[in-house]
Amino acid sequence: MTLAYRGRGTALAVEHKREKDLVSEADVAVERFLVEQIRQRYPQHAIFGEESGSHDGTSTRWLIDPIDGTTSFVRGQPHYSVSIAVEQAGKTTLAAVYAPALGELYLAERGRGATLNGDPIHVSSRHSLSDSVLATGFACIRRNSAYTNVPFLTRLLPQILDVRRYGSAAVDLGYVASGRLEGFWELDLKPYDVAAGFLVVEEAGGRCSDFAGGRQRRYRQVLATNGHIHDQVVAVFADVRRELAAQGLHEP
Ligand code: 2AM
Ligand code: CA
Repeated sequence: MTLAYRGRGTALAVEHKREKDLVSEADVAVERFLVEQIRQRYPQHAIFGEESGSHDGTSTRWLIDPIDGTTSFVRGQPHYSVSIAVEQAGKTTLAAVYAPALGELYLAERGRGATLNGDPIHVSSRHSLSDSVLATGFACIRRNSAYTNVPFLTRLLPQILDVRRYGSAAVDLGYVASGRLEGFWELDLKPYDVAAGFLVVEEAGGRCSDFAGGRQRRYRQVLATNGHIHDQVVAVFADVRRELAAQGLHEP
């Protein structure tokens, strides 16, 4: 479905939801399709979608991002995905991240591991920051934003091998889970961007936290790694967080 829309390229109708926040016809159509399918099979479940908000239901909740990486999608770039998580009693139990243009489907079930196109996946075994490649993103940056990712990038970049910016948090998390990246970090994401990817990473042996290594703010401050480099990144970020706090900036 997303590939069919992608074939229409620049003919797609694209709107700006908020500053820098794109939504195409395809986002709306894919979400409508997913909500209908879930509603038919599980009429009692709650659904929280990026484009349509909350649909009421019981203690089982679906978090859906019809197209994560809309900017890449509307520019004909392959790093976008459909991200679906199922949450029971507040915990993600099932996750799917499908990247059609990459031909990749990541799946995870709590306690039962993660797979890529059916094959089990595991995070990378690299332990040193100097060997590590991490992805990031800049969804946090608006014209007036004061607390941004830039100082974190500036401080981390000299210590790692390189950085990537693919544009879909869900795909970035799939890359951490499959060992292609040692980590991913970003500020100010939403639960539907990362809920599925978090479970994929954790079931592949990795670790997901906020910038301080805890779980409290882990949607607004996303740090996911292979686990081996996690504390080293948290230590670098601690210096930056201290300096930003000293400037009177409040963390998200
Ligand atoms: P999206 O394409 O579904 O909006 C890229 O940096 C990542 O940030 C993508 O996962 C993208 O998801 C997300 N993103 C972009 N703008 C955002 C916003 N305003 N709020 C939260 N997440 C955003
Ligand atoms: Ca998203």
